[in-house]
Amino acid sequence: MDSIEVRQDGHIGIITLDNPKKLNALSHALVTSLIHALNQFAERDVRVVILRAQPGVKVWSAGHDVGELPEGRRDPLGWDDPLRNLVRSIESHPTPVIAMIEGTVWGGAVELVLACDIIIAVPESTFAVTPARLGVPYNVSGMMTFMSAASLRIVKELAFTAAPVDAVRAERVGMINHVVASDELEAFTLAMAATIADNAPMSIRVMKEQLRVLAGAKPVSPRGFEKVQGLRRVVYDSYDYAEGIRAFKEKRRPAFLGR
Ligand code: KGA
Repeated sequence: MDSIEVRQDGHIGIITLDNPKKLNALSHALVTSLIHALNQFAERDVRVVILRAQPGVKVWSAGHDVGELPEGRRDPLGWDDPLRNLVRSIESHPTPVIAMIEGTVWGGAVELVLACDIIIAVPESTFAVTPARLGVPYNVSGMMTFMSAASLRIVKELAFTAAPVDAVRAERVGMINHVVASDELEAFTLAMAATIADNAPMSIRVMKEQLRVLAGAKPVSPRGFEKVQGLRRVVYDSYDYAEGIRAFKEKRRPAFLGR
């Protein structure tokens, strides 16, 4: 399949990101393949999914494919954006999804990982939340994914600095489940997947759905939501947003003006 490898080992489904040339950036094509693979697993006797990259990669995923982001005057993370569709697919997938992480994780790929149910990473892996490096106004449900994964204070630090946090700290602050040495990563992850696969799939499915509903039960008034959307619009209509995207494509540091 395009940019990914898919295989099934008993009740365990394994999806491997496999587009090293583009550093596993979450392009429309890669996301479409991922969602297709998840849908196929949902129709088979798969009870747990592992989402991983090829062994030893330096970059687990470079995040949203910046070449596919609009250059301005359009919501870069609207309802139908590939990343949004992928996050919803993982959240509503009937089985647990375990993210197995080696390498660095960037921007929207951090959200993708945090949307997974369990995260296991090697100590050298890092996570950087980068919208502020690009000038992107992140979207409301995306911010919810971060808020469900870490305390408000940690989310603010990650979002405002856009600096990578390593797996050891990420585990300490509760963002990820386990830090495991790279030579044990695969065996550790497969063992946890096997434990999950031995348990009752219907029970797990309904608990996952309950936790999704409960974690998302944050009332926002129509006025509050429209206010945030209006503020986001000012950002993606701004000079700085266009500059951030342009600078990325021109491989230079952006010069933000604050307008
Ligand atoms: N989208 C599209 N192309 C990308 C990309 C991305 N996110 N990241 C890297 N590339 C391309 C890059 O332009 C280059 O293309 C190739 O992948 C290898 O990258 O071969 P080309 O045509 O020149 P590079 O930079 O040469 O590799 P490196 O020196 O090993 O550095 C790796 C990293 C990951 C450190 C570097 O590529 C990088 O900083 N990438 C951007 C990471 C990032 O900020 N991602 C966030 C994307 O935004 C996002 O998810 C959102 C929506 N957000 O944050 O709000």
